[in-house]
Amino acid sequence: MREFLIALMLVIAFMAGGTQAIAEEAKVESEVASETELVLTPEEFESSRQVYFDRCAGCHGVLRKGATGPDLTPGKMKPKGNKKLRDMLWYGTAKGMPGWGKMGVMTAGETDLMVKYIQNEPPIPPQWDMKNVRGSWKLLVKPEDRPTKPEHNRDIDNMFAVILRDVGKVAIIDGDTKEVISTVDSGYAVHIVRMSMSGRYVYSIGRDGKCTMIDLWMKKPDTVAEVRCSLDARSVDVSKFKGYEDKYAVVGGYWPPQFVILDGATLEPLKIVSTLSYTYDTEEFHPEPRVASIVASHFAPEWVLCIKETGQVWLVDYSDVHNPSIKMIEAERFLHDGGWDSTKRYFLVAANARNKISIIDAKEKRLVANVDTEGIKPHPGRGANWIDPEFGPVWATGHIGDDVISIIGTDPVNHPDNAFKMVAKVQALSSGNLFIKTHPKSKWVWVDHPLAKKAKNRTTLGIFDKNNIKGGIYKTLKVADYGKAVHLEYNKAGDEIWVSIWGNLGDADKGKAGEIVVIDDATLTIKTRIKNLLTPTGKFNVYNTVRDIY
Ligand code: DHE
Repeated sequence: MREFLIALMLVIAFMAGGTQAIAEEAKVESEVASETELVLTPEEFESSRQVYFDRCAGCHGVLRKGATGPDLTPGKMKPKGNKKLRDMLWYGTAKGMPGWGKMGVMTAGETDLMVKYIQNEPPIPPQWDMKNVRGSWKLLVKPEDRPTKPEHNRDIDNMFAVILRDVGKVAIIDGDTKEVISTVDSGYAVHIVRMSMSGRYVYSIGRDGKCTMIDLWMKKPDTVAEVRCSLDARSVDVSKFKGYEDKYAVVGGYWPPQFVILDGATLEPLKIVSTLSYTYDTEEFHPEPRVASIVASHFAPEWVLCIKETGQVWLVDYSDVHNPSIKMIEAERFLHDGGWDSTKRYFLVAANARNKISIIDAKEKRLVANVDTEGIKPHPGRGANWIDPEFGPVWATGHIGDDVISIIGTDPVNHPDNAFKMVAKVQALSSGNLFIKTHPKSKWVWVDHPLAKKAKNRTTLGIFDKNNIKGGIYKTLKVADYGKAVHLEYNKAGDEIWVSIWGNLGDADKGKAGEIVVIDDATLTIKTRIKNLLTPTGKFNVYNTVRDIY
């Protein structure tokens, strides 16, 4: 019957002269899967759930209601048909979705299962309340049993904590000698670290919500405490306001949508707060408003928490930790990553569904502007700050879905005409950019492209001259012949920039699971390689992270 109807549509289309359009419709219609075709065995469902969690949930949400990526609920997926869904998963999209198959991350079999999985109803993950959080807390070395002074003569300020993503570990590297001093276990697919104000402790956050704390005073830095704050998470930060140094840490959860305040010395959980709320503009209830970036204010005992799906920025006052007051600022959707301007008063965060940067004034505690970047999916990391000869102090972001760098003025006092506006947009090498970086002592702005469509661009960095940004790319530097070159970080002196080569674990025997390439910032040449690291991604210099230098 179905075939007959399709044939009939084609005949009518031919007679009406609209053959192509209706043939296309019929073709898609013929590929819409029947309910029986979508049935997965319990094993297939479980393995697809894990692939979805690892690869897709970050952008589309565990409930699949969409955020950085679109809504993937069955009502939206089924009409697309199997072929279109398979093509999107395999080849990616122009708007920034990676081609998981083409990049060799998903196999053909996994892709076929995922095509079915996203047409099934998403499973609802469990809650994780204070009883669970507290039950997971392990104080491995009590504060009184830790060293009373550093047990080594290394410069802690120039140490780097390097994420070894796919093995769930953090490597501590001496920035002076380039020696890997210690490699410690952390959470699953560990994501970022931040440091305590004193620079002594490193706090890591895993995708499983596990936060660990590493003591850099130990001869061989090791974990002194750990706690699982949620089941899925991406962010962690510490209290930075005067008088609260090293006192608290906070972990932002993706699922359940919540944040947990921890004791800074022990990780003892002190307070849990749900972020369930309403979207800032349409005021609709959202079941999964995830905590994206967190920064610590320098103007008040507050954290700036970006609540992704509701588009709100929450200023959480930690001076009375069990009774925190929260100021909710309407910003834009969907908030993701961001950083301070050079004065650390203005926080600039990507609202990637609307191609905007929301700017929050941490002193006056208000939204200053939502600036259109005129690019698809801004993704700044923490962004890059420098003084432009024409525009004065500026901050910049690249884009996942576009090959442009957008530059925003940040000085309302001496350059009011440029402040909180896009002052320039320059051509980048490629789309698929994730991170941009500079240092006050450097002449350059560096841009990576780990999600570029062309493989050669994934390992090529774009270098821009701060004094002639409008001149476009000054130079490109290819840093590896495998993997993806991702995330840039300066050393303490600001004369070396480090980039990770994120390879495949399966290629460890060929020395291609990853390494860090250290580049001389003055000559723009490769100085050394820290080899045989297992899938390094983010890397964080103690001095620069504590002081928010980028
Ligand atoms: Fe990240 C920062 C979320 C994928 C490496 N990433 C952030 C932040 C958020 C976020 C909310 C800001 C944290 C903060 O400042 O407090 N990241 C997500 C995702 O949801 C996403 C898109 C998909 C996912 O499934 O997780 C995602 N991120 C990645 C990667 O694939 C990267 C390249 C490697 C990895 O970990 O899987 C990656 N994200 C990073 C890094 C930072 C980061 C290195 C910190 C940048 C900095 O300089 O501070």
